[in-house]
Amino acid sequence: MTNEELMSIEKHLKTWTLEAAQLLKDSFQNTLTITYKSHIADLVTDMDKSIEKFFITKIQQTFPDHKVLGEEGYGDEIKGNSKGVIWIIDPIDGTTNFIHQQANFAISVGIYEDGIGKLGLIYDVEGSNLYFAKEGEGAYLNGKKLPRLEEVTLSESVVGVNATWVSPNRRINHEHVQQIIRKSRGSRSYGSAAIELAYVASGRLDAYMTLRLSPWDFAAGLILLNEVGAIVSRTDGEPVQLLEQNSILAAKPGLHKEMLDHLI
Ligand code: 2AM
Ligand code: CA
Ligand code: CA
Ligand code: CA
Repeated sequence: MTNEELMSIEKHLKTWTLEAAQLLKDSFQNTLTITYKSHIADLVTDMDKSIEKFFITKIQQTFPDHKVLGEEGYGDEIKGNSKGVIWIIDPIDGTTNFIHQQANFAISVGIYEDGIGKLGLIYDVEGSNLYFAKEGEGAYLNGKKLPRLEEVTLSESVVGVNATWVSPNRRINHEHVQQIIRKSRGSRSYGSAAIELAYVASGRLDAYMTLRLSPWDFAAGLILLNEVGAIVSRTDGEPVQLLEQNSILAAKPGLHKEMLDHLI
C-alpha cells in the first residue's frame, strides 16, 4: 500500500481505538455478561465480542478489501494465508484483568500486508497509554519516540513471566525458568501479553517470555518490538510464525541470547 493509504489507516485506527476504549470504560457501569471458553480460567465477556464487532464494522465500511483476524472469531477465515492486508485484533487483551481489576487490559491491533508488519497499536485503556509503531518509522508511547533498546545482562534485568511456568508443566522444563528468575533482578506478571510486550518495547521490562500465544496476542507487539531493536523468537530460538500459536521470548539484545542459553 502507498504511504497515503497507510496514513489514512493510521488515522482511522487511532480514532476507532479511542472510541472502543471509551465503550470499555463506559461498560464498567454495567453488569458484564461473562462466559467460559475452553475452561474456567478462560473467560470472555459481551464486551470482548462487541469491541471486536465494532472494529470489523468500521473496517468493512472503510477498507472493504482488508481482512480481519480477531480472537472472538467474527472476522475472516484466514487459514494461514497472509496475502493482502490483515488486521489482527485482540479486542480485550487481559480479559481476566478487565473483569477483576478494571485495569491492565489493552486493545491490540497489528496491521500486516502480505505478512509484513505495517502498523502496531497497543492501547492500555485504564492507563490511557498508547503504544504505536509504524514500519521503519519507530515506536512511540503517547506520541513520544521510544529509544532503541540497549544490551543488558540477566543479572540487571526485570523479566516478565507468568507464574504458571515456574511450576512443573508440559510445555517447558520449569527448572530452566526458575534459573532465569533466580538470576534476574526480579520478575513481574501483568496478565496481559500485549501490555507485557509493550513494556519490553518501552523498556519497563527487559524481557518477556510466555509459552503459548495466539496471533492476536502478539501481532501488534511484534511490530513495536521490531522498531526498537528487541530480539524476538520462540522459546526454542526458532522464528515466530505470524498466523500460528507460538511461545514467545522477547528481550533486549544480549539478554535474549543469555535467556535462550538457559532455555535450550
Ligand atoms: P486474553 O485476555 O486476550 O485471553 C494472560 O492470561 C494473557 O494470556 C492474556 O494476554 C491472555 O489474553 C492470554 N491468553 C492466551 N490464551 C489464553 C487462554 N487460553 N486463557 C487465558 N488467557 C490466555
Ligand atoms: Ca481470551
Ligand atoms: Ca489476548
Ligand atoms: Ca482477548
